[in-house]
Amino acid sequence: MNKREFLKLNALATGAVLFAPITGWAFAPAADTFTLPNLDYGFEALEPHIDTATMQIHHGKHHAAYVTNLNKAVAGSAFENKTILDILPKLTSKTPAALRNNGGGHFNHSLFWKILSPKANTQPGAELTSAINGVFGSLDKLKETMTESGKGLFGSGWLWLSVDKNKKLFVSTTPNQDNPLMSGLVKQVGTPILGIDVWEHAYYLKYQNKRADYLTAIWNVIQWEEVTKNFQTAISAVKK
Ligand code: MN3
Repeated sequence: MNKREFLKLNALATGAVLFAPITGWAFAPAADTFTLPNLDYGFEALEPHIDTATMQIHHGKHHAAYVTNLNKAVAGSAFENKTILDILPKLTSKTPAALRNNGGGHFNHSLFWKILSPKANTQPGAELTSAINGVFGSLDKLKETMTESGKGLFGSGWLWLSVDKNKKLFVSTTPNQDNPLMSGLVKQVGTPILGIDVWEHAYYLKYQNKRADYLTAIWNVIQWEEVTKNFQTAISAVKK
């Protein structure tokens, strides 16, 4: 099947024909806007907490597929040439599911790789520590709250620490590849600063059905300096 036939089929299959004429899809130039980001560390760097094979498949197959399919989904649509941060808040239950699933998939994994690191003993910065203590009591209590939330999430999804419009931290989970930036789709809206992938593909090779063990181990490779940067960005982005 050539690209043109594929796009036609894809448009029909997703019902996208309702949003864009077939010709718009068929002649749309390939919009290779989104690319797979490189990791800042090796696939083996997070051992023993996250195993090498999981990292290779997760980054090289799963995330790569979200990027490929996101580029297909935006080609010829109203979202062509928009940034991922432009796209996510504009999604609604009426936009094609491919945009929601692959747009979320691309953003979520890009954030996830950045906040993981083999660096030991990183700590949240002073302002983030104070925000964590204010809402959760302590960093350990935050970890406990998040681990419990993640254990309670049914099926595949993500576990988040985010900043709301009052600059307050909150913990939430989202199904599939949704995230708190999708204000037209999720109940708890905010700017995510830490996200943990709770799909089985993130842990099954090493932990099998023991999601709780994965959620406990992952704190060993969370890079708090990066989460602190995300917190500062989120706080300054909140409109006064
Ligand atoms: Mn994943």
